[in-house]
Amino acid sequence: VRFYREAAGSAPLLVVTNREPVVWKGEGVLSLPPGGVSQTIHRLLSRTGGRWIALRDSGGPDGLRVPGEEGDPGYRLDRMDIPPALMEGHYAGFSNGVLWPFFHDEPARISGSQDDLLAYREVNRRVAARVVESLRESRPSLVWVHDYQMALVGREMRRSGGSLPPLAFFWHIPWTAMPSGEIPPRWLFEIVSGLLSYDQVGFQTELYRDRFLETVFSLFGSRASWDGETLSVTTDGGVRRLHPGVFPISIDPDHFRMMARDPANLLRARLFLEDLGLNPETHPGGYLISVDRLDYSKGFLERLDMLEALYSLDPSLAGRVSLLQVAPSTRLSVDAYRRYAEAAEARAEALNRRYSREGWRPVVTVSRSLDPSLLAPLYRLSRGCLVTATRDGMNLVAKEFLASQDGGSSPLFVSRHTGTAMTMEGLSLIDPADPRLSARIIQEGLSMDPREVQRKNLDALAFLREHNVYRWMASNLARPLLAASLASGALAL
Ligand code: ADQ
Repeated sequence: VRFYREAAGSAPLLVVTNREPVVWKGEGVLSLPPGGVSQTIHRLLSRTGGRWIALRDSGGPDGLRVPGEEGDPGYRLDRMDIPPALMEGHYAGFSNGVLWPFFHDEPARISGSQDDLLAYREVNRRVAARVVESLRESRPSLVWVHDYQMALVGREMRRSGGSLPPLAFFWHIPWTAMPSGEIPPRWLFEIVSGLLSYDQVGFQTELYRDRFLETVFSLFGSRASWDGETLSVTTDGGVRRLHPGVFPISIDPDHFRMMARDPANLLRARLFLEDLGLNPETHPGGYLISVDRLDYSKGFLERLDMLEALYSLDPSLAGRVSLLQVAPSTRLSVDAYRRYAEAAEARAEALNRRYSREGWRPVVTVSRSLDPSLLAPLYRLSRGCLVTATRDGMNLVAKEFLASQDGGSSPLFVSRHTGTAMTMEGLSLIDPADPRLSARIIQEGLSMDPREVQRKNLDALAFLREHNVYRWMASNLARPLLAASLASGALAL
């Protein structure tokens, strides 16, 4: 907050996301949905003031004043209504039927039409028009747009003419190395040229940023150049200059540490585990925990293959160590997600049929979101954490687990295909493409000297405390805010 106030003065920030940061519960009551990032940005805006524009998810008025705490100004939330058919093409169609599988290297799951692209374009156009309209009421220091559902907002804003504040964008998901032929090349061209309209495009890792640059060079050839800081591209609309940056996202580790050691939270977690038949006192083998939306990119089938491989590698673990999956369903309007959810459920049932014993089940699935104040002690009381994503921009669950362990002796096993594995050292890496090798790594990790695991966990926690989400936010905003201060004359070099 201090960094932002010093850099931006009183000019507020304007944030654009597909989803709203709060849920309308009726009668003016708002609640925060789970998901660390939007809550962090929400806290910043609550304290600095500002504006947030998002597509409406729940009832209530079109414009909301989201209150801040104890004298903080709070911020204004503009909630846009999109007609259902248009939303279907934008969200289920192009965003999650085309872009998500394409960028997560899942070509067989791509399904979308030209009409879906038109819907996506139209929703991005409407959002851009709302942002431009809001600039007439108050001019923010910068506009910060998020994620693959909103790639074209910057382009549409520029098309409206007029002078604009700096436009920053953050791409939360991986950038693919897949040949562009997996989707019509002009679709990819449209997304990439859309991104070139921003002044800064942030990626989670160097690998994704470098792949983005390779894609730009493959599309624009000698019309593109890169000096290590600035990418310049000659397009039909003139020369675009932007900064493609690397900003690995993170969490607030102290928040998770505190929640995980809170006695009331721990008690609640123990009761919760008791109800599931996983009470650590009566089931001393304990449980491995996985927490993710039921998404094919999170590797549910691969995880269950690993568990089966683990039981065949060490039969003494069958009957002792369970898997607790906290896995709310997601994006059920997309066919690929419905089919995947059914397949994951059938696979878990098959494992349970094969390995269950009196009073013990190998796989326990909780199909809903849990509050972070319950998740944190569940991470802490677990025997270990399994992150099995086949592709993941970052993966915050791994970081939440490490923070909640707070130097405990339960190991994290994290897929090498996550941004977390690419940007943190000293983690135990598994590979969902090789369940047997992964099972061996898990078995070794579970029998490691607890002091050794503790040391690894403490090293990881020290790293997270330094590379926390506030640092992520500040590093993201530093450059565009500097540009804004220079442009407004507030800062002279
Ligand atoms: P996601 O794909 O949603 O995010 P992730 O990074 O793991 O993946 O973040 C999920 C968040 O939701 C975590 O804070 C987690 O605690 C919470 N969550 C997940 N399942 C939950 C459950 N059952 N109950 C309660 N909370 C739950 C996208 C990208 C990631 C990237 C993030 C942030 O796909 O790669 O790390 O954005 O940039």
